[in-house]
Amino acid sequence: MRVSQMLIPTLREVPAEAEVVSHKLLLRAGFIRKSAAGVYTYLPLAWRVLEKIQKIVREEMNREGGQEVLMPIMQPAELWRESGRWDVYGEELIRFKDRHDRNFCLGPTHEEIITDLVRGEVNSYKQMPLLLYQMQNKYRDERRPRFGLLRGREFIMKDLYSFDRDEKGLDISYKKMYRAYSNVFSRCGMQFRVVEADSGAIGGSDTHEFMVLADSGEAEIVYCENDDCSYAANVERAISAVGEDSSNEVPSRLQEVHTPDVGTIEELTSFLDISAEKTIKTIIYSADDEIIAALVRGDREVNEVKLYNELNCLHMELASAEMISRVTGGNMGFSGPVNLDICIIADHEVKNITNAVTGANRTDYHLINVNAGRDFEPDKVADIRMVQAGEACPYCSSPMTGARGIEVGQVFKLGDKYSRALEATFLDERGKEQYIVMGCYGIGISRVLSACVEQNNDEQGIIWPGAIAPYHVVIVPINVKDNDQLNMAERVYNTLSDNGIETVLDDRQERPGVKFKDADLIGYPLRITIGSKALESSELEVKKRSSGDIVMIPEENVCEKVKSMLSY
Ligand code: 9G3
Repeated sequence: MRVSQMLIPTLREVPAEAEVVSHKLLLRAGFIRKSAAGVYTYLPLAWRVLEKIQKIVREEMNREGGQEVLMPIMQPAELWRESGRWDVYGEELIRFKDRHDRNFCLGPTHEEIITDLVRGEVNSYKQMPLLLYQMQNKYRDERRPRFGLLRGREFIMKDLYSFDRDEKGLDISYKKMYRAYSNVFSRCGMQFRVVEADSGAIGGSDTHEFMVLADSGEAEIVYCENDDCSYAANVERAISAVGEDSSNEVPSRLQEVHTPDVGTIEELTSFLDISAEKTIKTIIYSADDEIIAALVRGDREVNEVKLYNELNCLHMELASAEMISRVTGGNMGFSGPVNLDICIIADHEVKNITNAVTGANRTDYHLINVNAGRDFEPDKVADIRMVQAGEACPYCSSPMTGARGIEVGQVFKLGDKYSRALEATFLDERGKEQYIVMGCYGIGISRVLSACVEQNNDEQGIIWPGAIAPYHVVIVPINVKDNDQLNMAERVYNTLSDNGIETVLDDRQERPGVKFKDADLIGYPLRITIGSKALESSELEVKKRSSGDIVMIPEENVCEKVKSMLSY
């Protein structure tokens, strides 16, 4: 292709709304343009990358026995009513009516659709395992779409659904997908980590997320530094070793102290000159129609995902200031577990604190020398704290590292959650009716494109890994008015193209510097420059974008040399 005929609208500046590097670069390098908030057009270079990512994904899904289908975006509400999810999701689910006034939604995911398909076609154990997948646009009306393709309202997802006769079969399907995902992200040239994750609203047991490590990632993970251990988890679910009670203090007499305006842990620790580890943070929540108190050590945060799972409630939110005063007798910041007659759920670490300090349930007063078991008895002791980097790995006690990640893939064991709701059953060998056992597995195709840019860029622009680069080589003739240079450029362009090397020829009437800047910004893996020197020596200057290395190669070796430099 000749650049003078291509739509690659590069920019020098980007709109301020672009906060993360991948969003800035994809706009500047002419890969995407916004059509609406969180809704994008993929321009030609982006579409070439997406097609390569999809090709890699297809190969790995097919290798594991996946069969590709294409499901509708337009989903009838009836199926979502059968699964019980029509009323669970709020504004995020884009709903509309057809001309006959029937309710539909734009598919944010396809469990209902695929289970409805399978319940009509699968009725014997002989038909399983069955792995069906698609590459399809998904619609989720994010309140705050941001970061370009990383959190859009319309995005491309590969979603595969596995159907097995029992849990053993599901384990096998799950392992197949786990392996396939590792291959996909490795082949896309990305550094990733697999982390244990929370199965959230869709329930089910096991679930793992594939995280591309990037500081702009919205997910927080912790992982064990001990390579033999390999524990890694999304902080929503991560656990850590519970330390023993280090102090060998004896429990002292409970006392109330006047702490005027001391309403935060920070103020409390400096006012009483104690460490946060000696305090008990008491947070009041309303869970459905009950008020509960969650206790964690003062230097920790409540992990609301873990708390929500422990409470097994539908709706949970922080109690209002008015509710706190009414229930505890003191203002927010002065709550504590002593003489508090609501359900108290305490993190494991709380019972290890001897002579703790906590709110007195009286404004401007705290209690010192509080000891669990003597001064209060939690109704439940559970793991409800947010794990922090540096804490000990729960398996090998090595310190854990914190990182931010972009979730590019997730694998879930669904069990019979949807097959039971939609009565998707089969007859086993004994003719007994059983529920099909399902798994679901997603890869954010358009998100992979952005995540790859987040991990592969520098000041000059994008650095595409060879496997998914929009083109492999850009040829830059220094002076397109010089016929000899242009002829040589065309000759090299044809040689490379005829050998399956995807090449563009930058034949624009632009200064070389502009062409060099664009080549670096767009991120072609290789740039071949042809100027007067090349004509004399018939040697080509080849620059490798990832390392910046420049080598001179004789024109007749250009194909194998380029192939070896691209090897991926
Ligand atoms: C909705 C809306 C948003 C959603 C969902 C449903 C996330 C929803 C979870 C999944 C689970 C897996 C198959 C591929 C892999 C992920 N956001 N999820 O179910 F109605 Cl508005 O999508 N689905």
